[in-house]
Amino acid sequence: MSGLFITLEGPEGAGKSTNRDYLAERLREQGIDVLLTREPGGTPLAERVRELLLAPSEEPMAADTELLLVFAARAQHLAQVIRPALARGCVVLCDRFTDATYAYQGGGRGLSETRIALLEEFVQGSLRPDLTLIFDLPIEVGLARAAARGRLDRFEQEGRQFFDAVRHTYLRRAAEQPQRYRILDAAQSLGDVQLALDKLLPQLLELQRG
Ligand code: Z5A
Repeated sequence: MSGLFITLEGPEGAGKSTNRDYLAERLREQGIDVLLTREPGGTPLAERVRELLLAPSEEPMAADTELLLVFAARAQHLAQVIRPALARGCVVLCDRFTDATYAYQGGGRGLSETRIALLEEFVQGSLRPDLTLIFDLPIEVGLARAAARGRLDRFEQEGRQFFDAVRHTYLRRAAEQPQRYRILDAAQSLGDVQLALDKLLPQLLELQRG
C-alpha cells in the first residue's frame, strides 16, 4: 500500500495551515486516513530544530547553516513520520516541504539550486510530493496577516526583496512542472479559497485511488 503525499506552500500568511485543516476534514469525510504535519518540524526533535530556525538571535545564522538545519529536520521528519504514514497508505498533508527550501534558501537567501538539489537527493532519495498546492498572494497581504498575529519570527523580519524572490521562485517552479502544482489565489476570501479546494477534491480522490 502506498499513500499520497500532498504539500501546501506559499508565502507568509497565505492560509496554508487553515486550508490544510479544511482539506483534511473534507478528505476524512470520504473515509480517508489523513496525516497532518508541517515543516520545519513534525517530530519532537525536528520541532526543536524549528525553534532554532525561527527564533531571532543576536548571532546571525549563516545561510548554509540554515539550509543544513532545514534538511536535518526533514531527514528526521521523513524517517519518523512521513515515510511510515505513506507506507500505511495515508494521505499526508504537509504544511511546507522542499519547495520552501528552494523558495526561501534558494530564492530568498540566494543559495545555489544545484546544492539544494544535491541535499534533496541525499535526504529524500526519489521521494517527491505527488501534488503541491501553492497558495499565492501579494506579499503585502500575507505580511499584514502575519503581522496581525503579533511578534515576527526570524524569516518574517526579512525585507520586501526577500519575499518577492520567495514568491517568484514558487511561481517559476510551478510553471516548470505544471503537472505537480496547483496554484490557488489566496488573496480571495477564505470562503472562496475553500470553494476552490472543493473543486480540486475530485482530482485528489482520483490521485488517491491511483
Ligand atoms: N522555511 C524555510 O525557510 N525553508 C524550508 O525548507 C521550510 C520552511 C520548510 C516557518 O514556516 C518558516 O520556515 C517560514 C519559511 C521557513 N517562514 N516564515 N515565516 P511556517 O509555515 O510556520 O510560517 P508561515 O508561512 O509564516 O506560516 P503562517 O504565517 O502561519 O502562514 P499560513 O499557515 O500560510 O497561514 P494561516 O496560519 O493559515 O493564516 C494566517 C492568518 O490569516 C490567520 O489569522 C488566518 O485566519 C488568516 N487567513 C487565512 N486565509 C485567509 C483568507 N483567505 N482571507 C483572510 N484571512 C485569512
